[in-house]
Amino acid sequence: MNTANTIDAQNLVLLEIDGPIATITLNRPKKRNALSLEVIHRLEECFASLPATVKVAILTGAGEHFSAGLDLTSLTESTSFEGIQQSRAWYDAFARIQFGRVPVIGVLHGAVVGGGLELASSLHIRVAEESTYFGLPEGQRGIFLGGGGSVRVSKLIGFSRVTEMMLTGHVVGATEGHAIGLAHYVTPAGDGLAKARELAERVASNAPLSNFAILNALPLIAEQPMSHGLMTEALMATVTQEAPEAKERINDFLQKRAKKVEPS
Ligand code: 1HE
Repeated sequence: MNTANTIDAQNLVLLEIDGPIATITLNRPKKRNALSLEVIHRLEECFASLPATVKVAILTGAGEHFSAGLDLTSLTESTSFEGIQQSRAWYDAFARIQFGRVPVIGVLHGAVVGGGLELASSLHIRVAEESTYFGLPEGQRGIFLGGGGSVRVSKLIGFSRVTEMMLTGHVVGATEGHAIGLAHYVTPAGDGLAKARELAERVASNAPLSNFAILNALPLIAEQPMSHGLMTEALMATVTQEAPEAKERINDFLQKRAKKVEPS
């Protein structure tokens, strides 16, 4: 494995690169991977600096928990204006992840709460180990979502569920999270990374232009009125199918050289 570990002097975020797969680890286990502004900046830098050889990334957290959310110590003395700037820094970092060049697969375990769930909702695929629990304790802490969760988590599970979770402090376990769309896969404890690597290999074998369209056109189309969405889709479809790589792949199928679609 080719290991690079140069994101920051404190090693708040670790980066390992193995061929086309980058594994990025939140590395503040003593503070349950609480997200300080420093961690948010390092995370953004890490995604921004991925070499072109990387085709897919896996994001996980060191220790027992994926992330305890916002580092609450950062709120004790911040002004309203600093709070808005902080949210905007989170939006920039999470947009870099969600609308970046590489698909990102999250490996979740333990607490995925508050800002940790906001971060997880910006990932493209979520694998939850059985220990995972999702929560939005902002209501109990006297604050509000501020890392994009009102938009992203609501898009995943609907604003009614977000309302209920925030009002009551309802903590959602891995199985329920899977049923309502917070996780795509549930694995036994310790198997999340292996599942994510298996998925990463499949994702990395797609045509890069298709992955680009999935990450960038699909969410845009979902926001557009139907007439605009259909036009965006038609344009994106034309761009992808005109690429030489698409022609090669389709020809491979027609010549019986490509894999068929099989039930999993
Ligand atoms: C923290 C944080 C944090 C832990 N900020 N320091 N998030 C929350 O409201 C979740 C708060 N955390 C917890 O409920 C628990 O820590 C956990 C369930 C995640 C883990 O419990 P546990 O027993 O494993 O750990 P712990 O003993 O509670 O915490 C270990 C240390 O991490 C301890 O510090 P220490 O100096 O006493 O060792 C904790 O204070 C520290 N720690 N979580 C700061 N979040 C952009 S807006 C988003 C808004 C939100 O995210 S609100 C939700 C915030």
